[in-house]
Amino acid sequence: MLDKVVIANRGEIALRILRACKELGIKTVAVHSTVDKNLKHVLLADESICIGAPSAAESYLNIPRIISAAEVTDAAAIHPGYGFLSENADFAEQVENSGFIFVGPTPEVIRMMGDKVSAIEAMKKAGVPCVPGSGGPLGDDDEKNLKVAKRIGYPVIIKAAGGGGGRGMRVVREEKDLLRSIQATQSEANAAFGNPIVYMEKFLENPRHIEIQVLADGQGNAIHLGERDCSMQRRHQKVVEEAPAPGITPEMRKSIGERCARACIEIGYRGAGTFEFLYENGEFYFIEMNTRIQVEHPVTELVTGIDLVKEQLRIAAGRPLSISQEDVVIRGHAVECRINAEDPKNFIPSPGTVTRFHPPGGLGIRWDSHIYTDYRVPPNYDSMIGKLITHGDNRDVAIARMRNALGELILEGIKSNVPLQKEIMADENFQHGGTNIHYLEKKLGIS
Ligand code: MV4
Repeated sequence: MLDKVVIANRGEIALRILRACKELGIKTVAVHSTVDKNLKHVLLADESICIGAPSAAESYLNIPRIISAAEVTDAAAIHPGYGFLSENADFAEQVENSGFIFVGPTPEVIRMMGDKVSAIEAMKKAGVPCVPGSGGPLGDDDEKNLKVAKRIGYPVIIKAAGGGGGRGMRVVREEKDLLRSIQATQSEANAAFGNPIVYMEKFLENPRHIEIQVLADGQGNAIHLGERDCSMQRRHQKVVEEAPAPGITPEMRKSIGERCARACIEIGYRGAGTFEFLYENGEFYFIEMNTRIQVEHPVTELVTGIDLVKEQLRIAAGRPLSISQEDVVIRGHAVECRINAEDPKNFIPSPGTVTRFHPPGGLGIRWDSHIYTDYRVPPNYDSMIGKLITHGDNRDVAIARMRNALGELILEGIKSNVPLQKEIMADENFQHGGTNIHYLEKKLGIS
């Protein structure tokens, strides 16, 4: 096993990685910004190093400082968590070139998936169903682009190859708007990502967002761990996630899951990964692949019993997958509510001191968070301060446990989205299951 790991992240995911390391007997190094010196995982780590000022650019995105921390502590590997440098191919490459193990896929695969055009091309080739589209970048031939859109059928969506996660997209509903929209998306993409390449897809009006979790060892073995439904979102920020996705049968799960696992082998994938799909009228359409551990990984852990972060570390240590596809059994249902330090009405971040805190508990309740009474939520990072995850024999039980747990959670001193989560858990349409990606924004009266 790995001897020592640098945890290149903060907050709840840094604590999650620390716990997995400790279970595996791996020593831990916390790297943190000046404002984060009292984070729970920093206090629990074997060693800690302050790497810079609060702004992420000077600390959690500071590649030379993070690699120096691995050097001075003689660590074997660096775990990037999610966000920050987790999907930065140059970082993964510099980690490897400095003689350390990057806990994740190879730089080449991260780069391929970071370019949405090459990701889709690879998945199409590997037999993963994709959205009908241009099948590559759009050129500067107007007539050809008009023909492509006509073939696909309006409405279409123009997306930036360097985008993803909802950045750099434009919906086009009529032919007369196509060419101007392509131009506008190109110049925005060039300004935002330094890459003007755009592509075209059929625009799906009311899809659900369903994603498949995979694990691959880079030695020819890959499995899928079923799906998550992440449709409950606002402005591309997920709010509630669940596993399994309502209405997905074991046969559908097997079919799409096996295609993802096979694609992993085809592209030489290593580590934990997620295939993002839009799901509409009973069909899956691949849109992007995430090459990191995701925020919502615990719902998959609760229904499969598999510790995804420990698996990431085992794979990074060069061990072949210890689980085969037949070992993966989906048991019951899990729901995750993200808990954010924000105003529940206008969503403005609400940093400050947590004056009183008490977590919920009981059967089927999991609380993943680094917060404690007197913890100060800094204004410099994402407002997510914890995740409440519940499990039960079925979806109704998981939701009932979530409603109890949200009621038990005591969190004072900062504003939070707990009232919003209580409303969602009490919502009839959520309780019925299968709401689409527009549901929450419509319920909130936006969109
Ligand atoms: C789409 C789409 C409809 N049709 N692609 C937004 C985030 C990025 N990952 C892809 N996104 C979308 N791509 C086609 N062809 C609608 C969205 C979309 C969306 C997707 C997932 C979750 C939330 C979303 C909210 C708005 C739009």
